[in-house]
Amino acid sequence: MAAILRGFLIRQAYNCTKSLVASMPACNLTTQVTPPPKVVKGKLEDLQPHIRQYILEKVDVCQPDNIHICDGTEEENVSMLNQLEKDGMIKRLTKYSNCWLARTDPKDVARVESKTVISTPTMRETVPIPREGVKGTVGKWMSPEDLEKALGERFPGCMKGRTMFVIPFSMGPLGSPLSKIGIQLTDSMYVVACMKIMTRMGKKALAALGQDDFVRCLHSVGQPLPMKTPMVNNWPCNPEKTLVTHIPDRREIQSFGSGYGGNSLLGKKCFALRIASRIAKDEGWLAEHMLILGLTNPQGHKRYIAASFPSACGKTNLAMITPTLPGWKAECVGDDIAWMKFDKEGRLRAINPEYGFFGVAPGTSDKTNPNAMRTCESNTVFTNVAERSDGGFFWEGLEKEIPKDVSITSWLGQENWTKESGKPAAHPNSRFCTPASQCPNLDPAWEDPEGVPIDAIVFGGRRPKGVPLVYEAFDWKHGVFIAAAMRSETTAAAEFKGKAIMHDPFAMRPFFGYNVGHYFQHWLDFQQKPGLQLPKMFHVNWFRTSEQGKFLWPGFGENTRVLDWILKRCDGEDVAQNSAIGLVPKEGSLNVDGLDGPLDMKALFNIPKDFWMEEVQEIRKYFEDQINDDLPKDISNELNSLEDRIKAM
Ligand code: OXD
Ligand code: MN
Repeated sequence: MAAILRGFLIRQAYNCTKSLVASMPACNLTTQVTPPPKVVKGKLEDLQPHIRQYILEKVDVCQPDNIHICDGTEEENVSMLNQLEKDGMIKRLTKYSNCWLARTDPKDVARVESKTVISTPTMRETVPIPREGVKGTVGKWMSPEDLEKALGERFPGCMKGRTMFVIPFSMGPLGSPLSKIGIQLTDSMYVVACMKIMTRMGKKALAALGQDDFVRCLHSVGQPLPMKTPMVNNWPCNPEKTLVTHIPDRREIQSFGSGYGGNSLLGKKCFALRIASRIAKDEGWLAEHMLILGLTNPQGHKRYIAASFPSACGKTNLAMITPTLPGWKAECVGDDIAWMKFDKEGRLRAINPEYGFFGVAPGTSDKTNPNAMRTCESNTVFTNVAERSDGGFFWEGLEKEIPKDVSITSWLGQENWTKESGKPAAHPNSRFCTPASQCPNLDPAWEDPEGVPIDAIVFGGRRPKGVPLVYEAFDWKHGVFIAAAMRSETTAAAEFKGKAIMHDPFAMRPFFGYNVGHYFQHWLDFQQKPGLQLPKMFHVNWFRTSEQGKFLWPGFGENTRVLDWILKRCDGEDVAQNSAIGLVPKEGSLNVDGLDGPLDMKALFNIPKDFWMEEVQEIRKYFEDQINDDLPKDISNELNSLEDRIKAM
């Protein structure tokens, strides 16, 4: 009764009518209830009715003390950063302009795939039924009943004593026909500060929405005030109860208990990949875990590629590559997510739905990614990196850039940190959250509402053995098979420990918004559609090692050499030859002029029969165990053909 009464009071307070109000039993207005929250910024009455209704529904459940409707202005941002500093949640990195460091509770440091679920009426809509006795690993389903119970155990009263921030945001350039709008409700000011960097947010997103529908995103750190347990690092979270849920039928996300990254910046993995991949299936486009890169050759011919790699394979480095080949220019459109749609002329067009980069810090340096370094030297929120005594940041990979008299405090707060401690200075999944507009090699068309035209789609993984530097798919169907069979070494971006080669189809394993088998079919279906100029598809592996464990390929800027070959193929040049696994460069066709040191081309391009026989068995087992009855026939046919070709080697 108290809850119904509270709902009534809230709607009365904001003068909003709802059928619930009409159907209310007569009740005693003197009953003790929490007063409705105070709107401390913005006006609920100014919002579109469907947004207001969503907010009030969630206010009813979460019971915040205040509501703050974000306008997205710089003043608002500055006041929030100042407040976060006062609260001890972030600290200024004085060496740079407007840079901040947050240290999380060490229990809240990465995406939690084991606690990330998708809820649909039937399990099969979300995940294939694995082979009997096998545990499914491609997504996690929750029944609507279990979901309701789980949400009911978490959200009621979860924002007591806190402010609910309302963040209207656009994924994609404002007003682009390819963009979508979301509204995130959150009780974390840190999340607001990061969403301001990662999305186009505030009043302009509301204006772009008009009366259209939006993706509903609810987030709580899961710690109503006063907190019952002491806070660690001034970072409220509730790791025991963390749950990241998606309800694709309702275009809705509800995330509880974690303040970090993909668990809390709901525009990113939750919306732009999981929910968007489902919208894309329904509407006939593609939402992918891909970077977008513009490449201009010395003749001035510009083309764009999209490339898909699992987390921690150097996607951000490739997206911001500094070419070593003379005369080449590379320009970044996006480093993590691509939304792609065929236009009226049949060209595949891509936008980057994000507005910033949420990049893994360790390993980023002037040598590996100077553009990222320049990007994050101002207006950036760092999380879980180490700190220098001169107010700078530090992480593994920056050892050479540290003056002698400067000491380091680790992400765990250990002062005078040294390597000898045996622990990393920065958490392996520590991040920079930085505005894309600051990237020195940002592509001039990165906000083109029509998107940029894609000529090649590149897949890749971290494969120390057996997989050549580059090969091309025979056709679209073969390309879809290559992507479906992708494998890579595990990453620090999620909760996994140790190194193992994991299957990661399309680099989307943690991000599929629906049944992976149906997702493969969605990709295959484009082949049947008339009038499409299907891009060529490739697979690359920068990470092959020698018997001694040394990388065979220099990587980084030198990867332009591989991209040069890929684009020659897009131009129809006769520089490829058949192999059992795809088309590989003809001898001498990969430009290695001027490369330092000896290059073992044989070892780089070797296709060992034993390795590939095993690989085929491994892929077959994975498909049968995990995708089972939902594996499209075209994919199993491709696997059989690959096996036949390898046997004939
Ligand atoms: C990321 C990831 O954070 O892929 O981009 O994990
Ligand atoms: Mn990613």
